[in-house]
Amino acid sequence: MGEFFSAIPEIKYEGKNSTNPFAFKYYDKDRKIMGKTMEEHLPFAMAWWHNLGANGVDMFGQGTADKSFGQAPGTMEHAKAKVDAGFEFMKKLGIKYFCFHDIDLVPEADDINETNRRLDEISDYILEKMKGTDIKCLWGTANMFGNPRYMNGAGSTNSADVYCFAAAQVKKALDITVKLGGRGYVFWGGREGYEFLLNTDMKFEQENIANLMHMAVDYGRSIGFKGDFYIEPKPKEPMKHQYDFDAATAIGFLRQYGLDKDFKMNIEANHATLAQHTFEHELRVSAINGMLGSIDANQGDPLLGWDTDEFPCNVYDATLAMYEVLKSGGLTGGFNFDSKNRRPSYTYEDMFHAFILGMDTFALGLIKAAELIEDGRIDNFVKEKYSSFQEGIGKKIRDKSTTLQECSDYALKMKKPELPGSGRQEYLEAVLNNVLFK
Ligand code: XUL
Ligand code: CO
Repeated sequence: MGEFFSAIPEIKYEGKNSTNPFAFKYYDKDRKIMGKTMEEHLPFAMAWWHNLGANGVDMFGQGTADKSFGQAPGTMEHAKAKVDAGFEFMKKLGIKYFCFHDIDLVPEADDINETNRRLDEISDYILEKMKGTDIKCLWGTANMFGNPRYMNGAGSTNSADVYCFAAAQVKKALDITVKLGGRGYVFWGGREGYEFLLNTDMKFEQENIANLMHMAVDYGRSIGFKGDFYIEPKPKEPMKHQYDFDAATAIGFLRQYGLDKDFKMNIEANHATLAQHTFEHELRVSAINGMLGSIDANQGDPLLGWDTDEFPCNVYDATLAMYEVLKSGGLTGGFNFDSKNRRPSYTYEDMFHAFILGMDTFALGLIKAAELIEDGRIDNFVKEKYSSFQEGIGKKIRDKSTTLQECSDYALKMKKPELPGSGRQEYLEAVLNNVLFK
């Protein structure tokens, strides 16, 4: 198989003064930041579906990008050409991981036995491609939202037959993930939710989803899967209400059903904003619950209320996100670009521009987040803000060695507390700008 991207060179770091469009300006993989290389901090991944599949088709028009890679779509030749193109692409960018849904890899057949045979064939082909490279699988998943059988969800469906079909897809996707050495396995509950409450048994549906996840954990562990399972929260789209609304909701669900030891969060920036949260909020909620696993790196459009999956360019947001990641001790998963080119950016060159943009944005975010931590003004402020809990009655509260009576006696003796110290938000925002633009 010949080169697909022969017009594009290997992408190297050239520094911020370079104007070469095919060079990194900030992502210098060997540069050490807080004791680790940039490459160790940022395990970037390519999303098979967007990069090798999405051709710009939308509700109003056909695709604009040619992702046939010289073969007829819907054939195994095309599936293999995508593997070839994907590996060439990842090698040129120095991307070490990929993520996939089962039917991103092969066209789905009418009979699941044939789909599974195709998955065996393509995963053999991918394994062969992986040899002699350091490219690995970040995570796999099953597409349980596209086919009409999943109109009422997969785990949440009203049909036991469809439920079993979902189980069969999860089982096979786990087999392939393990075969390719995947670090994780994702459940994004695309249609695990409801449109109309009066025709929905919410408790029944949530119990069934949890059961499917338990069966997946049992099976995964039985075939030697040691990685994390992930829930990827998203509040809506395609369903009006999805059960994994946001990180707090998903974590509560995992705890309720005893799944919290095996699952972590895969946080997607655009899903956070759809839930009316910031990206960093979702990362913080996951981290403080010990459940920050992996990230789907993208960004939404503040003017649009749906999941636009744009390549991240917002350095301010990336800095705040990387601040959370660094504070949490780093990811066990990685940074999957669940992002796609805009429809008019339809050329092969644009695929590279998009990844260079995304990788440089997170590299800058990492550099600036580390500078914020090293600067210390924010940390010092937060430490000082809560300092009344370091001694006296405050310490007793933290140590859980006081009572409501004692706190009350303390208050009555005081007569009236002083106001808490200023939150200093504007000062801290200025510190952030100072560090960002120094
Ligand atoms: C959809 C989405 C998915 C998951 C994997 O919004 O993010 O692509 O990442 O199913
Ligand atoms: Co995603």
